[in-house]
Amino acid sequence: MPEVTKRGAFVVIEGLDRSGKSTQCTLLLEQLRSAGVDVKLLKVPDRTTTIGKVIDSYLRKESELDDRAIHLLFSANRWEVASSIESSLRAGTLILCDRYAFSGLAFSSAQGLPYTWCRAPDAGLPAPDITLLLDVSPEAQAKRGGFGAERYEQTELQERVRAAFERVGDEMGGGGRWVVVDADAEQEAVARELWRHVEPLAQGTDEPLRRLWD
Ligand code: NYM
Ligand code: MG
Repeated sequence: MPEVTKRGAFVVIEGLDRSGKSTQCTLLLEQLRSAGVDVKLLKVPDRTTTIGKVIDSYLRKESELDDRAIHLLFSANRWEVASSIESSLRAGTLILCDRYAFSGLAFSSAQGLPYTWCRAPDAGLPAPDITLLLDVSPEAQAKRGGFGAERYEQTELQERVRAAFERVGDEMGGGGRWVVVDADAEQEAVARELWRHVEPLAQGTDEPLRRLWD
């Protein structure tokens, strides 16, 4: 009899800047670990790779790049980890990823690049089993001590990114793969809501691994 083993689940946390993503990823990581789950936390952009260093310098406004060129670099930065995501999932590890292709789509289309053009370079990447969008209102975002000095960290652009995320969510459809979480709520309430969605996937899944944008 063939042995039936589940693969690890692929969980993505998305959201605007100052939405509490990184904090919530850390909390979720701790909660998964204390439940005995084999989990790996990734973050995109990964600023440590050669491509990531170019992205970092662009975000810190130390260099200029064409909008399309930076979009393709963000995508390439995901392709750099695609095969390791896939092998970890097959080995039964849960992958928790702080941002993914949806950020690329939302931020670049909010800059005015055509939506379908923005989708193309990420086609074929491993698709998350669930994406949790931390939806923060402009009011709550403003209350959180303001933005840093990086590119894109300004209210007007963030509002356009928020609308772009809404479009992404509409196109992802229901089925529980795209979940909007109210990130204006208390940190603990947000954490509980995330756990409610992630717990059923913690022990792995029998679902075949899908690809973007299937
Ligand atoms: N960002 C992130 C993009 O514009 N495109 C992408 O594909 C990704 C993954 O970079 N403002 C933007 C969103 C953020 C910034 O992310 C860096 P972070 O999580 O603040 O380090
Ligand atoms: Mg940021």
